[in-house]
Amino acid sequence: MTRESHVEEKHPRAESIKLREKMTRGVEKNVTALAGLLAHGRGEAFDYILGEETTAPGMRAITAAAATLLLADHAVLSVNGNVAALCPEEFVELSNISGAKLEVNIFHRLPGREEAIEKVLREAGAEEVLGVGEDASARIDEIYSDRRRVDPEGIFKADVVFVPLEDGDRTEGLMRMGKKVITVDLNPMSRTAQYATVTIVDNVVRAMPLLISEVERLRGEDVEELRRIVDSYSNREVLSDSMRVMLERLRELSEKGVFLELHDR
Ligand code: PTJ
Repeated sequence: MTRESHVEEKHPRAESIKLREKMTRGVEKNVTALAGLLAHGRGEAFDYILGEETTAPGMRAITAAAATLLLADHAVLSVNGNVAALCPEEFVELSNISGAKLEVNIFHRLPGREEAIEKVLREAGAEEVLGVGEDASARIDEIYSDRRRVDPEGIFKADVVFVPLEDGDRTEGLMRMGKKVITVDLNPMSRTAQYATVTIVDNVVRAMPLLISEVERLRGEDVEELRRIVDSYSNREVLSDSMRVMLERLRELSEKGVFLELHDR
């Protein structure tokens, strides 16, 4: 056990518990909304069904997401309280290697939260953070929550927006504005997952390092190859295949038993 964690490495659910600890620390620092804990718990449940690993359809979506980011004229990574608690360093790294800007955009705009998220990003190495306070001076009428307040230099003029762990209506609004939307969502049935251009059905903590590697790998490719990846990608197919992975896993577990699988590990 360390000062940061109440769990020993040998604990069978150590990784999952450590993520929970990051989330609760996020709440204490005013970074994460209380509703973010509910969202995290929902994600955990879907991750259990997925098998807590990146799947083949998840990987296809990650490749398409990397190509989409590299082809963008003006890409923005939208940061909320959950991802700021879970993986701020990875967001800064993805921003550095892809050229996408970082913007704080939160659903629950409570006093001090945007600044707290900005602080986390700057501590993780970010040099520029859009969308904080008066900088979020543009308004997107297609969005029916506080998320409509955006930075004119960021989400407002972006052609590609990365919105992981998102509530439903913004994706729809951004798509209606003609933007491409990339998301990470463990629930393939959520409105965001269904509406987005590219949906990575995976845990954001597993998907981010893979997305960074894919951007690094594809950075050297020519534009035609990136276009080929994007044009041959079907989000509908990836969503169906992700659900099929869940279905198959539940079928297998229902036949052989969950505990047998645990003992096999
Ligand atoms: O910080 P704020 O104020 O912007 O609020 C952020 C939350 C996440 C609370 C807000 O966007 C929200 O309410 O989201 P929803 O509608 O609960 O949707 C979040 C989605 O993310 C759900 O479909 C979850 O299953 C999924 N999810 C939760 N944790 C993870 C996840 N997906 C991938 N990785 C996770 N770790």
